[in-house]
Amino acid sequence: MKPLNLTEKIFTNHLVGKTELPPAGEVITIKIDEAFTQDATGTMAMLQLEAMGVDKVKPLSVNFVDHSMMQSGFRNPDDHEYLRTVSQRLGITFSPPGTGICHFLNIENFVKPGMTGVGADSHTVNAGGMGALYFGAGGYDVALAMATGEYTIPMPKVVKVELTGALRPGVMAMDVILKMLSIFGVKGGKGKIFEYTGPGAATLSLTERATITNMGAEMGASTSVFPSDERTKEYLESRGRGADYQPLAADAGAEYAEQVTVDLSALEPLIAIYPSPGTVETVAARAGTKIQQVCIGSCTNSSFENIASFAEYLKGHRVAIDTLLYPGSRAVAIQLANAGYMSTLLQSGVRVMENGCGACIGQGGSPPSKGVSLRTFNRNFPKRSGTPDAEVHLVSPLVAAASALTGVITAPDREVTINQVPQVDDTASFGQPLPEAEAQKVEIIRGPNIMALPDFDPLPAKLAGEVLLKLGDNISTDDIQPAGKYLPLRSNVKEYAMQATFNLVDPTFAERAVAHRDAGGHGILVGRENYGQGSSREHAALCPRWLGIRAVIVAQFARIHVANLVNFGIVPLTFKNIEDYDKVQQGDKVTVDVSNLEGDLSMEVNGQQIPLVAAFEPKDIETLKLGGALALFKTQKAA
Ligand code: MIC
Ligand code: SF4
Repeated sequence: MKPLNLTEKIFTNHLVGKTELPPAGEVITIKIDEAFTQDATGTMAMLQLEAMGVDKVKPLSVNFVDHSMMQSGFRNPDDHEYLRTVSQRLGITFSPPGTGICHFLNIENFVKPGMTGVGADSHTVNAGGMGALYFGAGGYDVALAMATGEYTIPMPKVVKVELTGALRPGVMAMDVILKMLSIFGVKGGKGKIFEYTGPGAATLSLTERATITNMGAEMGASTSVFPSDERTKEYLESRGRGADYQPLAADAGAEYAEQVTVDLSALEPLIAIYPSPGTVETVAARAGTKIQQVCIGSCTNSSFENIASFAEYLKGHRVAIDTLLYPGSRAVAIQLANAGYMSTLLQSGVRVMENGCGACIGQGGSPPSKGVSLRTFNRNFPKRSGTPDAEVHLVSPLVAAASALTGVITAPDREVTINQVPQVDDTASFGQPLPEAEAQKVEIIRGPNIMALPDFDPLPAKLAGEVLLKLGDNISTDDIQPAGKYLPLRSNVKEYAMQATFNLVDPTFAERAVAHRDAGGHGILVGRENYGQGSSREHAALCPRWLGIRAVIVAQFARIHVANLVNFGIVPLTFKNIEDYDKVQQGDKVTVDVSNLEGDLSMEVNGQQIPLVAAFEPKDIETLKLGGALALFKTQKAA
């Protein structure tokens, strides 16, 4: 039999409707072992799940609350109550606020080697550290996976990342993924799965591996995966989950589409410079730059080892600047306390915040105007921190510690040895699914923040309207649909669209779009490379659709976003010749004949015909024609 790489093995074990894997690019459907949401994507996903008429979810399903926890008013607590009760009703495990960050809790408690999963968050790929294939997706696709236990994805290419050597003191897993970003950039991972292997992989702990797979999202990768080996076993046993272990690795002689080698011994501390995780330099090159803030935590770097190393480095000293800590989970926070590190952190002047996403998604912790913030997080897109002219750079926990003590960017100059104490079990925090009979009786609580899903029209034969925005490269979903202070509006499409869609790019956008929509126009957006990078938030498609956007025409899309556009009936198209981008201006009147989505596509603008290419799959045509995925689901169910 042909030797298989690890990705092929896990996919083959989960294939639906086929016995062999298709070539890269063709869509495959896989059985999903786990599906999850977090609160900021979860309410919409749950409304869609309810609209599908689902009574009980199929795979292991979890709703985590970790993003929107400020509760300054009724909106977030309403969302949490809805998520708690809808979880009870539909057989979903519920992780209440304060338990921790979804991806971190997921590896602590739910993911097992060899599993497949889909989560309504782009960093779902974090689970790859456990030898599992997990994908980020929009809320609708996650709801569908909960309903059917299946997920469809274009078959990615598999890239072998051979790790050699071992990290030197002061160099951390964050530096490995920053090195990968320096090689591949923010779109070099598109359509790929990074499979890490080699002797260097064996030197990395499970949580170090998760730091690396986590930020595969920043390269636009479909996902990343490590083998399951003695280090995996060690982690699972330390969490009392030894029975969940199974060894998993690629066969000798397995084939890969590409290969790259990273020598861990040659790495030095790195930094991703604002405004992109892909602009990587050495910390040494930036040493001495004044900073105003340090933040540690996020789903990327909030393990016990990360925070304990940070605390050890600070021990006996005081931080020179505002320093905020967001532990990954309550279990980690308790473990830090048991090891004596909570008092070290507090005595050093660190502000210990809630276990959750916090400053990473602009829920508090904004830097001052023109401030520079050093964060152990995964994203530093413009304005995401909540301060429009602040800069965020991304670094490892040890660089964060060294810099917090000096107030300038500083490379760590001494080794730390951490005090190891047993891991903590916090499974008591979860709301477990109820027995079926009890679940049926649960009343779903919908406070005034929970709005009904909007209905959308089918696709007309011809789109005729205006280019409402012309954008450049790398437009992130944070640019399209900002989070931060707008997060409490996630369950209210109209308000979220009117207040936030593209408001950081052009504050007149929402009003212009609504006026255009109400005058019968079909809104068109134009952009360039890597449109929709970053977060999986389907609101970046849902809100524009509510504002009357019917087509987005760019050079290239990020994977999750293109699926979200289709799910909400926005036609994703790419320029056949990228030079044509210059022929279209904001305000131009455009017509696109969409009566035959299978055929050749083009747009007419300024008396010229510009050829376009479908960025959707043939399987998406029915969805687009009906105006969105929910409409298709309902039609198929009725048939
Ligand atoms: C992010 O890091 O951007 C988020 C917030 O976790 C998003 C999800 C969301 O917008 O709710 C993500 O990564 O998908
Ligand atoms: Fe939360 Fe930040 Fe991770 Fe997104 S990237 S899940 S906001 S910690």
